Amino acid sequence: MVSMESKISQIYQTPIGKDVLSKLFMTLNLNEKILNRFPISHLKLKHISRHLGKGLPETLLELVNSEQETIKDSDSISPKWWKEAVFYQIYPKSFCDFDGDGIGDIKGIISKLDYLKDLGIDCLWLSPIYDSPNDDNGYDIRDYRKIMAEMGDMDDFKSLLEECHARGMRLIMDLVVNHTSDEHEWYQKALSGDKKYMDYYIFRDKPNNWKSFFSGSAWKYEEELGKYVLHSFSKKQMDLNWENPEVRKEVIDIVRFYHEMGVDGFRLDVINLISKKEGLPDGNETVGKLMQFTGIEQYFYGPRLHEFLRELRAEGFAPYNAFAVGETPGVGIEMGRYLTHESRKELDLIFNFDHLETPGHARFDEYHYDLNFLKDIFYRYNDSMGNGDWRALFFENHDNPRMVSKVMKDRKYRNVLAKMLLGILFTVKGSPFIYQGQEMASMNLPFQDMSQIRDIESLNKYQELLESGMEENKAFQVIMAGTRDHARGLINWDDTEHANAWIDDFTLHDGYSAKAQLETPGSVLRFFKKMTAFRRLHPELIYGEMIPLAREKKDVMLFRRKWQGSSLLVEINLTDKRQPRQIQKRKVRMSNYKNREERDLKPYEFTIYEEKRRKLR
Ligand code: TEU
Repeated sequence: MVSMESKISQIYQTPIGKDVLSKLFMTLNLNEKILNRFPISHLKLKHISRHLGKGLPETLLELVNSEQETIKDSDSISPKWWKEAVFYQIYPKSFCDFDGDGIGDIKGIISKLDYLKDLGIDCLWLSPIYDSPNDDNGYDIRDYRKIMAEMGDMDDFKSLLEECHARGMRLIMDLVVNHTSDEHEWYQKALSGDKKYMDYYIFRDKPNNWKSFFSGSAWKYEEELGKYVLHSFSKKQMDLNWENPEVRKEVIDIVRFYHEMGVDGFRLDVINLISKKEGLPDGNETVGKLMQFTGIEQYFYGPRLHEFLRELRAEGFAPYNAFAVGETPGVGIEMGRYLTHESRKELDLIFNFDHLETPGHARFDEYHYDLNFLKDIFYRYNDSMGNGDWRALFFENHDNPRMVSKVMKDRKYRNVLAKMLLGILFTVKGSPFIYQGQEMASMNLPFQDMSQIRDIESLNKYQELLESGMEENKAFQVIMAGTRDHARGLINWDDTEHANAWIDDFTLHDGYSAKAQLETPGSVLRFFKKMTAFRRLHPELIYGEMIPLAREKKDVMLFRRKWQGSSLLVEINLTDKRQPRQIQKRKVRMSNYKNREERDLKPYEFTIYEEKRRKLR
């Protein structure tokens, strides 16, 4: 246990203390190495508490002391299908519109299963397809057991599932149970004053200072009841009360319903937010300013989170041997181990967001992403992984701008950079999660003005910026830097115009349609297919140890992957400038450049060399 008498270095040595202080220092763009150096390391928490703002030291101590267990690692790595799989996330609304109504649908996905199989995809993850008013594009669920009419019906979904399995692919769904739509029958009954259902949600007589992830207060006043109700996201997404065992049973019934159908598991939306601190205390204003969401420290890793996850797994997932990956914004590397180490029997994987923005930057900041930071974070993550740990590797999803656009300064490097980024996901230790379009080097979209923006988070943020006095052009530039709509553009299959689509189309005739990429030698898509096939043939890239080499050398990333007598070397140029080649006279197995230079790595070069090949007996 730590206390106000504890030194900073003692707090930093605890798993949660390391995560919280690391997150704080990354946000402030400070070098966290000073936490282990005199004089900071010897300062006691009580010496600095008055500089941290009211309540922060106590919150820090509570969080750090909440994890008293130490994780006992496993003796060896247990083989699992989800450790070997290449995952592919589909945002159905933008993926493929089969019936021509301008909205992607399930029949459209079915029509692309052979394409996905040919890419080397093992498991699909569908963003929500349940009945929804689409205030947040399906992340506001109105009926968990009904398919959104615009996307099809339950028979269509069962066909999709069957067709996936027939091709040897798996399918996981997206489960949003931190909140429901305000149009869900549970909430409608609550609004009518039904006490049972009022206790499904979080009603209070007066609001605290928590902020919504989608701008403004996280509380909405409901006239009918004369009460405030919590909504961590949009005003139409009402937080469920997980303290209520009835709610937890409803969620277990929902996952069992789909697991009985043969669904292979779920991605669990903001699942780390479900346990709110008792009494819903105000958030620390300092943390609120730093993390942009006042109150987040009161619920991002709450007191009963592990208990709720163990119950959900034991009753909803384990009986079906189903897979669970949690989306956990704000959770650090060590916290992630407590949620996913196989001894914990909670989640199989989490999405950790630490690498998505470089220190001192947030998603809506305009800046060029320095891949040296990615190397640092990926190596730190690898250092922390024991035999019983695993990790999800990703750069993109439906909530983030395209990685190629975050990194690239000059468009001439689009192809080699896209291939290099894919190469990292396929050679670093962990399971790669690819987001639709990444296989075609998709980039951010050239929206011209706010009339083309659909995302509720962006629309709310734009209004908030205007109300803060920012002029329209500047506010639009801020939205353009981080809008989630960059990832929600329509997939360009063959340059066919999309009639009356829900979002404007920008990518036609640019040579990056799936058809063009399939037909073009040396295309990103063809490289993608080669890499998934190569990874499948090389277990050292799956279960093999990952050993960083020349770790301190800036602008390059070099590591070994070795397994049962075979080993590969991966060398990456993290910049758009030439860098001295470290590896000489080794057989090249894969590269994003056909013609390489003897002495130097070309800009964004990614090359795999053979080091040792086990002699097959
Ligand atoms: O995202 C939650 C989340 O972490 C991101 O939305 C991000 O925090 C947010 O954009 C604020 O920065 C999940 C889903 O992925 C997202 O699409 C939903 O909008 C959200 O939850 C609410 O369900």
